[in-house]
Amino acid sequence: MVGVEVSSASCCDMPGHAGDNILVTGALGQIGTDLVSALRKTHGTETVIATDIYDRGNTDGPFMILDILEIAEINRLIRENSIGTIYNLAAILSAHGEKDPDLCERVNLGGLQNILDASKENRCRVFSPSSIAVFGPDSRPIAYQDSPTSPTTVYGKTKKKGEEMMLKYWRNEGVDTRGIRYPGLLSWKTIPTGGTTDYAVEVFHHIENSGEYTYFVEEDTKLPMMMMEDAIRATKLLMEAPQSKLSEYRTGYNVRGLSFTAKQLSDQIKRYRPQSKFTFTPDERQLIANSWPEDLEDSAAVSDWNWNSSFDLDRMVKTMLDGFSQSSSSDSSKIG
Ligand code: VAH
Repeated sequence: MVGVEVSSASCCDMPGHAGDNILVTGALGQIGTDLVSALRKTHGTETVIATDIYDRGNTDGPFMILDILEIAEINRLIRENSIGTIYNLAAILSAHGEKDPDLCERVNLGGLQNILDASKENRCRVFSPSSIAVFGPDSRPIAYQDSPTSPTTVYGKTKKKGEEMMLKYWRNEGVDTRGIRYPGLLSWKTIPTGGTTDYAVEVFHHIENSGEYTYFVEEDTKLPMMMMEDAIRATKLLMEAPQSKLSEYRTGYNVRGLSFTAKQLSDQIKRYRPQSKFTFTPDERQLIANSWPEDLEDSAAVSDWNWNSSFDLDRMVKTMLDGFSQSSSSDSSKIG
């Protein structure tokens, strides 16, 4: 994990914020799992309150049930735990959002509205992820920071609206709001669900267990992705940047990790697992993938807060294969 040390003065320079503790919503999800452990390493375990809508039972620090649709609960948790910074990760992702648009809008917009209102009330800072899903077919093949945002999915529309809501609370209410347009995120610690980029994680799990995988997209599907370690580092760099460094892109920075086709990914995996077998059977998620950019430009994040990615395709594949084989051997040792 790449740590980023900053002076406390440059971190929370919003006057009179409620407290020094951190609240993470959606903490049991793909990003939350890694972000909570990274924040606890930097700030101390007891400083980071992990929350989610259900309890998985195995957390190594403070955990509470929280439904972000309940604003009274959010306010109570902020006040009782001296929260000064909120990472709002609770969201319904793209594929799930197309199947249940009402839930997607309620959680991604209604939930964010509650978080923003509670943050205004209690003077908290807010990080809430955006996504490359804010882009549509008119921003292909490469989406620049100020390319048009014409999302075709419900999820993408909630992320675009979310960026606008966050910017409004910064400009009109002085709430320190920040966000990153995450690409598809790759981690071996949590299998994502409900996303269109899930294939780039599922493939490692299946190759480790059965040696074969059927993609739900075509082999020439190319999408922007990022290793979770880089996504967490980008999040910390953004949240620890002085306000003076942030531009109008503060609630929706493009950040580039790496970009590859499903076939390039498969060929790279075969270099380490030569017996792997891959097939391609597109489903409805192909339409979503076809609407997203193949790659990104991220000069704003580079110039505003020194973003730089650290994984190429080979290093990503090696890291994911090692991670999955470690986790499956530790599982089998647990079973044994
Ligand atoms: C999804 N993993 O597939 C998310 C992400 C860019 C994709 O937003 O919905």
